[in-house]
Amino acid sequence: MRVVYSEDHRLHFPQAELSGGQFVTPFERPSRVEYVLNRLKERQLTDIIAPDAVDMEPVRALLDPGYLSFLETAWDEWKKEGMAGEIIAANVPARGMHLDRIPTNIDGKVGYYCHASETAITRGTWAAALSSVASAQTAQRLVAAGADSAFALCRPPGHHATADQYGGYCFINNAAVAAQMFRTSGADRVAILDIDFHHGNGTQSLFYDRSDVMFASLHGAPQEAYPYYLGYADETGRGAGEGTNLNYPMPFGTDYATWSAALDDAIARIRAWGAEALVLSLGVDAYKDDPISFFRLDSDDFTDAGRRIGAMKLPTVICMEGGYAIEAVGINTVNVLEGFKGA
Ligand code: Q9C
Ligand code: ZN
Repeated sequence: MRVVYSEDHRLHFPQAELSGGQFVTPFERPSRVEYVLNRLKERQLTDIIAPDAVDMEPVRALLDPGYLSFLETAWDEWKKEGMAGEIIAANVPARGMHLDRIPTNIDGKVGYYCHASETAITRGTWAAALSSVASAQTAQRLVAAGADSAFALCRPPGHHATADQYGGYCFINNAAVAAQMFRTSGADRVAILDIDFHHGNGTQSLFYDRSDVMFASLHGAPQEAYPYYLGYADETGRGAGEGTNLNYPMPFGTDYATWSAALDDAIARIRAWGAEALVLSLGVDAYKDDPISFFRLDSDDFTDAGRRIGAMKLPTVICMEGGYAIEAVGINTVNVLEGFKGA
């Protein structure tokens, strides 16, 4: 399986994440990619290429123009305003306030365009986010041109980013852009399967009204887990999209038996629906030792999950999402790829 990856991910390296009332070194850090690359090499998976230049057309087709220009200029505006540190949201439009009047002040704009304040923007965030979506795009083009599958080692991740909000370490929804490109390249029905521990709220919201893209997510129940305000089982889609959104929220301590039963159900639903292409949002934070998650998957379980997903035999773009148990991120990610290939 070809791997697409850009060195430019390093341009996004915030110094701080707001966590538990403190600023800590972000869980989502550049070394995550190094662990995956090292493990790929250990397993002789060395077909690694850099992405082509980003194509903004499918990105613009999906995302809000004001949001994109915000991301592009936020750092300069923040510095111009004399802010000393990284961009962290301190204010958000909340219940009872205007949700659709965009402030001109950068501090106000930051809150308008984000849904979680743990995620900092730095000087290189925009360039890194573009390189990440470029990897997803190059992987999609390889698959559209006939490869069975390709792995986009995206960083920063994407599945929490909506049409006009960043958060949860995500800025541009890489998987959603890849799915949209599958539509343009001829697939009538595209499924996105999201096995990251966290609910893919961004992906869900981007396709909630659409009948041509199915979204299925296995995740920590929103009552107990970020993103907290979306991801319930009764969110099934709206209008034309009714029936094409599938959420599998699961409680604290969920083991592989329960998790894989949900995976099998999602796979069966995607098959029955008639998906012609698949985008896998691959987070490995369902791992038992992940520092910010609460499922109990073991490393071997990721191989088995990869096998089950590979058995769908769909043209597949795999996009890296989360996973924070640093050393295990490489092993678990590559286990999914090896299971997938072996299926
Ligand atoms: N104290 C992804 O896995 N909450 N994003 C962190 C740490 C945000 C996860 C809490 C988690 C975001 C792509
Ligand atoms: Zn996650």
